[in-house]
Amino acid sequence: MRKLDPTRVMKIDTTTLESGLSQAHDIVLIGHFNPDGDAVGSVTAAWHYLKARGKQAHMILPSPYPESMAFLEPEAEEDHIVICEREPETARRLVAGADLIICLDLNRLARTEYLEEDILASQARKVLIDHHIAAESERFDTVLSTIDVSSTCELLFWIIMAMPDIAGDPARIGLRCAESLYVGMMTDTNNFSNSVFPDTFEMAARLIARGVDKNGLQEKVLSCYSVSRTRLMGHMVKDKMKVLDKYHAAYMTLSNKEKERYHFKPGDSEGFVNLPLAISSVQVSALFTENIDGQYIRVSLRSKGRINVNRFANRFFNGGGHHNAAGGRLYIPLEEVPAYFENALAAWPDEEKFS
Ligand SMILES: [Mn+2]
Repeated sequence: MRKLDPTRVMKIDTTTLESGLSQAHDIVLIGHFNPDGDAVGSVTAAWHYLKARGKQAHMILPSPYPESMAFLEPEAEEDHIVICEREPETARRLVAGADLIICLDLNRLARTEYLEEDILASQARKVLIDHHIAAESERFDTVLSTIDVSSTCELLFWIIMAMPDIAGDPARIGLRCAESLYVGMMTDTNNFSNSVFPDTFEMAARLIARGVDKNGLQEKVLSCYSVSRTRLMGHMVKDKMKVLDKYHAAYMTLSNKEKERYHFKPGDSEGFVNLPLAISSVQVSALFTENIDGQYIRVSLRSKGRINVNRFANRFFNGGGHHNAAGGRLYIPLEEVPAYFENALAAWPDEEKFS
């Protein structure tokens, strides 16, 4: 069993990050495409932390984030999160003008979608803070990455705790920063149900002691959906879920037509992929979502226990992620997805499945 290490805070070496931060004048914080709670949480938490240190920083997300996260965004218009799909020129200008770029909650620059080339071309120091497997370390100057945390927000929490100005005292972390950190951890763990480590509870305990309103954040972020989203969820489970007994698997597909019918908004399908895992015989669950422009199919994969969907996503779905939660893309029509998925399940080698 992994022991809780009370000195862990001191173990994260933040020397290079600290010297990078103190020298930087124009910092850009970037999260991943289709941002989830951990991406929005880590980007806004880092921003609030830097702001409190008197640093100039800007936030960029490649595509819009779920509406339920809007309260994490700073109020002032000049501090708003630049969404690349809405303001591509602004995003490019910010990247080009930065002397420090911090990427959060992504392991590959391609996850920034439209900004990969701009980031590569930039002369800025590049920092990665992430918790996914196989980070592209060679593309960054400083890499703070581990899979032994629940979320990027948890890693960022321990990094911030180790910074000289916070010195292990959560009371010194601003409330808005603390809230962002909590939201990212809460959403990535599906409210403490997966990827939870002893230190995750330690983080939660310290943030709650700091004054974070746990119940209030839960209500804002997890009980925030529309009637039509709840009806869509019912439709998916009742009419769309296919259970493949032979493979202990289940999957659902979501088309653009269905999205339209149910007034779909970004974030509405959050959690759908977990629903079939409530069935005792289902060990692997997949959700295939037609992308809004019809260019590709978004793939979400979840598994129980030893089954490794990270490798599965690598091999068959142009993606990756974590052991029990991964994602990818398919470049085929939605109608062809069921056959492709069944073939992939049949061809999935046991040594990878249980690796
Ligand atoms: Mn994450």
